[in-house]
Amino acid sequence: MKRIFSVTVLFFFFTIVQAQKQALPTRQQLAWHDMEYYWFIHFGPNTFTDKEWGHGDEQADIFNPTELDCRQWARIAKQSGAKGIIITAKHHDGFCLWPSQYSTHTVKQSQWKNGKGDVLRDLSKACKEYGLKFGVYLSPWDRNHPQYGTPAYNDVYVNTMKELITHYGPFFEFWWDGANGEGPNGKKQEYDFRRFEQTMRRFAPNTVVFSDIGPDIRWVGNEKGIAGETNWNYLDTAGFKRGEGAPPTDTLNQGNINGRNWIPAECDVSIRPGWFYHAEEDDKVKTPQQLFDLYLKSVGRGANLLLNVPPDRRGLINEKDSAALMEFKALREESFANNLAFGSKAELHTKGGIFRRTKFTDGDPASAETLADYKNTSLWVKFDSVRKVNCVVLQEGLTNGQKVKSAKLILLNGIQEVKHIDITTIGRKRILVFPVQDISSIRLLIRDAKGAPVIKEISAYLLPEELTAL
Ligand code: FUL
Repeated sequence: MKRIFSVTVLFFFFTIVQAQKQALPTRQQLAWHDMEYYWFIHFGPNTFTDKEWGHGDEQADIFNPTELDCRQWARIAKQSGAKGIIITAKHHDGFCLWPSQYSTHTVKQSQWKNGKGDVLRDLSKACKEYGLKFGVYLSPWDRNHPQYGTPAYNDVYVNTMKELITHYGPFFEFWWDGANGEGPNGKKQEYDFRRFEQTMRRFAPNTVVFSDIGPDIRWVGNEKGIAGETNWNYLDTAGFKRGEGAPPTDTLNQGNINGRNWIPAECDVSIRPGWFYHAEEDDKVKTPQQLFDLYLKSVGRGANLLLNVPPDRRGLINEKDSAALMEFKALREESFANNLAFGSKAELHTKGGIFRRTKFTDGDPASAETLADYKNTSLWVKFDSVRKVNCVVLQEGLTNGQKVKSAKLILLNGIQEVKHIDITTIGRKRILVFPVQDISSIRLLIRDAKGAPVIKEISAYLLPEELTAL
């Protein structure tokens, strides 16, 4: 009996300790969450050879942009509302866009600017000038480096990381691609990711590191830019590897409800079919409406959108892409300019009574409502007249973890329910789009949660109808 008692006590103790160990975002991850949308830039020899995966035996001279202007990239990125740029400093072909001392296949060996050019220097300066954050993609897979496929290559990779951090940092994000193929000697590399991670933590502790399984940011499991409707920022990584040994794509897409690590999803997708520029894809640039739809399916599901915009052979963002991007920005502005919930009457309905509140309708991300007794609480937003609404945005505070497991949004006209939407996670931002409804109030019920949910904001909009049809 005594034994059963102590086993039970131990079990409860263990459960409490486990529950308390819920992963939390770091300061750097919270700042990353708030970036929402930023650019990817794929640029290098592939731009000039029309390939997606260079073989690494391309002549360095092939890299010769005629009008390269990183300020033009940064200007357009900024005008499109992006918060930063991550560039392929080195793709799988091994070509370095800066004069690395650890490679003989770099801009220095090319005829571009007589070997004196440096794309990373130009872009890091341009990002500073335009107030953008800067990040790099450094492909571990290298089809050019003679030491690839031997233990010595891990030293090369570590040294290259340090070189980048020292000369072009600080970076907001560092990208480790999961691809791992053969190098020039026909061998694959055993990447020493433990060492790579130690290097990042030691030399760039404020940089978030991306790969299939983090450590800080995870791949969303597809290259279409689409996060799961259920999207947890938690992920279990034990037993998994980057690349082929990664968790199933569904897991990457949705996270793990009880995952032990905070590793939110990033949605990488290209504005064109390919990652690199190809002239024959000039008429396949995604439309502003398609980009808006991607925004809903990435940022609107609590992930970040990493949109690839590849410069052309001139070294400029092509006119077709910039036109689509400007219109994409205009659509977002037009859609979210008029928050109908802002300043509306807001109430908390609890067992103890009805209380007037402003925290979740004040448009201030710093103020939030913590729902300790969420099962007996509902949040109401009441308009002063009947309004047309086809979009509701919910935002959860994440500092103490992601809590909401399931919720119900009820749209009412007077006391009449006109529609309800059942959802699972909310996360940083959940954008719900539906056919236009005439409503006078919105009610949010949290049905199940991992702890007291923190609701930052409920907002309501009338989006242009063409955007809700996709
Ligand atoms: C993949 C790479 O193989 C593609 O070329 C591209 O860089 C994409 C973002 O990641 O793994």
